[in-house]
Amino acid sequence: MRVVCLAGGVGGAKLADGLQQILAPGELTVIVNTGDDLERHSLLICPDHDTVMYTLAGLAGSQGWGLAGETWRVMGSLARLGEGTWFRLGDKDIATHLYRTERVRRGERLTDVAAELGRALGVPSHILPMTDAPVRTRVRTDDGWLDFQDYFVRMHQEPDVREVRFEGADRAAITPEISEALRAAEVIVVAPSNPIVSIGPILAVPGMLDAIGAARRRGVPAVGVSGIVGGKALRGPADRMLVGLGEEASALGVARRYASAELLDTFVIDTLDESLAAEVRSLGLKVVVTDTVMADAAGRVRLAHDILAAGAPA
Ligand code: FO1
Repeated sequence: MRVVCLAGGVGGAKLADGLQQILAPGELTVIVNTGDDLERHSLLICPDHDTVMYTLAGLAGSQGWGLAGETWRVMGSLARLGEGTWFRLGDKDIATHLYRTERVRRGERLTDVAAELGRALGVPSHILPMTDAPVRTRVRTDDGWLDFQDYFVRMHQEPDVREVRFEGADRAAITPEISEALRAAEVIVVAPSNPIVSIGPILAVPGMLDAIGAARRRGVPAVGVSGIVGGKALRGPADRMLVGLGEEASALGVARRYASAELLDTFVIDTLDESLAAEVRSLGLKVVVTDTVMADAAGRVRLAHDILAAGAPA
């Protein structure tokens, strides 16, 4: 079964891992957010791409991002030179950024470099950046506009977010690889990633919603999962961001966003949120209630099974 999954970082990577476990090699394509990308120490870093890649390669560190067994000698030496090291790059991880930066500066497409990296690390799935064009998420706080990682890592997601924009999205386009993956898809999955700053940038790439809509009109089911459980984000600031933007911090708030984008047929909510099912249904979505918290490897596979079952014809 050919599955296309839209994903951000850690939560998206966990679900992609569950899907990869139950699909045949090559059947899973993950479209990853690149709005979190940044340049640090002259290197092009693609955090969500790398989080998904390391996870699907079985190499991810215990914190969810970066590599297992990492060392931090380069950061230590940079700190000694007085460089800011708030965005921590592990020694092994730096090799990925050197490889990518060199090739992108030579004019290779991000999509091609991502494919080379995935092959080199033995990833059995396809990981596609949402676009080859630079798109950068920026957030407006009471102190003005911030680059995404400034807000997320340097300021520990503490400021309230009043507005979000995806700079460069209007000049971006989906890639031929994304068009082809969505043309061949049998199920589309939207991972329980942050709906505003992980899934939001993916949907903002011109052509993405049209290509998903075309697949849905052919009868391809689109199943999304709430990353908000019991009013709290499983990880990261999605709950506070929804409130800051005047929306509801709940699975219903997430469902409203996706319903207004006409993205989904089915929305998966946690058993803790069962009482919201009727209201989600009233948005025109089918609802599946299940355990969505992927606490361990078995939880990832279980949720992946539930999602594919939700997408299967009745
Ligand atoms: N997250 C942190 O909280 N602190 C870091 O220093 C950090 C460094 C980092 C380096 C490479 C990488 O691929 C990811 C990294 N992340 C770090 C994670 C990343 O900032 C976020 O998890 C995502 O951008 C949000 O999805």
